[in-house]
Amino acid sequence: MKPQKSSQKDTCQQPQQVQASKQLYQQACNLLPGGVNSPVRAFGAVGGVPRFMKKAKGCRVIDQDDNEYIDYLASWGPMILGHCHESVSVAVARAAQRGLSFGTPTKLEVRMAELVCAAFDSIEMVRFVNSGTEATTSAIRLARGITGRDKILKVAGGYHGHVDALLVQAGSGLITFGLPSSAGVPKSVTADTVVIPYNDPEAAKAAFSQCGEQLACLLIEPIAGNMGVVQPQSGYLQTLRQLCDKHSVLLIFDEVITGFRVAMGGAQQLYGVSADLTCLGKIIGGGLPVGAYGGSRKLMEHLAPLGPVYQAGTLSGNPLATTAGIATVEALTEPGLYDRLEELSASLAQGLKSAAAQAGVQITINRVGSMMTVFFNADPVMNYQDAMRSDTAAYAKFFHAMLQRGVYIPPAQFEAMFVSAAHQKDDIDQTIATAEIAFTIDL
Ligand code: KE4
Repeated sequence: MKPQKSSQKDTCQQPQQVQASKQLYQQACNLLPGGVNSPVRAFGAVGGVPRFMKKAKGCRVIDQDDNEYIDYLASWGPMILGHCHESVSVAVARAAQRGLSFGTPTKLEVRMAELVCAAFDSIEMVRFVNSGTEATTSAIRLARGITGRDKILKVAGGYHGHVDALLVQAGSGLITFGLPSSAGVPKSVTADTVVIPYNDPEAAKAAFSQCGEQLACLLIEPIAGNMGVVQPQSGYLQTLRQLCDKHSVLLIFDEVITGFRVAMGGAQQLYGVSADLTCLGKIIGGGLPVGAYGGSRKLMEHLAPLGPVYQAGTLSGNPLATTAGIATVEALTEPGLYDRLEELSASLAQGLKSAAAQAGVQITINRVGSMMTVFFNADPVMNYQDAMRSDTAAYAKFFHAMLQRGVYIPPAQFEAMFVSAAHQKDDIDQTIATAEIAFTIDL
């Protein structure tokens, strides 16, 4: 059905000037596969010219053609405070004057570890790495080393970084054995990966009764972010916890997105379910490369140099990255910050819903705190299969209609958009007014 006209005045009378981005993209494509250092940045899901950003401040980013955008990408999650937050920028600049990397322990790592352990009741010890991928890779190895078991259980639509064992296709059936979804991953590596649908307690029970005693771990995003945002159904996480306890399987929560995002203590604090191991990233680096995994002392002491599970990293715990993480997490303790994020995010979601309804466009918005996804889907989205029924072409049109009018949402339907503490009511109102037009644009 053709979207209905909007009462908002459309100030975008001609396409944005993107000459500089276009030129840079051509140069980049000669030097970098796809012109990017991470595939999703290439706009493959939405088409068009990827915008090359040159600077950012608060909730706004500016591209090489000086187009300004209200930013809801937040660098895929890390920038919860917004860009160039004063205390983070000053701390990193000062740290840089003291040296970039020593390859030795520093007090910064001790401070960062204190902050992580204080935020997560389930974490008594933590190991810092350089990305979310490193965190999940290491957590799986640790789980296998501790249990002596090889199989791992994941959910369809869960993304945990480019980990060989986790780059598996999700079958449409109740339980499928992982087939590689990337070239270069041997079948032998994914043969031990078992995949079940998200939010399906019966499928989980079936998997555990079928191979529970062979499972080292269940690795899951407690709130899915990589099929778009999908909340756990009531009782689902508790069921997984009980199944893991019954079969002595380690429950690993991948809180790379949700950690410090939906609450200081992530989804575990929100839903009251503790993981055995927790993977973190994004926000704990404040925009610099940091990942982490943690758990009880008993589990973590299996790690080298104390125990037999090896994991290492030249720049792990890097002074600048930990400085950015410390400043970010300390800033998140500001009283009322999460309440403000909730208020702004709820207002944005409500406004987007109304804008779509006004235009006669059917969407579903899934939101937990300041992470949300606008699905171009008339029905509820409760798992990967539901999400896959969304109209990705309609999302792409909406994306470009918003981009052209100065609002940057994720360039792919199956991602999360983020509100930061730097967004103000005016930015939310401007975004909603833009969406009232964008929903009517049939590009
Ligand atoms: P990194 O290795 O990209 O730091 O983290 C991997 C990862 C692990 N776990 C979860 C839940 C994640 O969402 C991610 C990475 N997220 C994607 C966006 N969905 C990063 C963007 C990108 O790949 O460029």
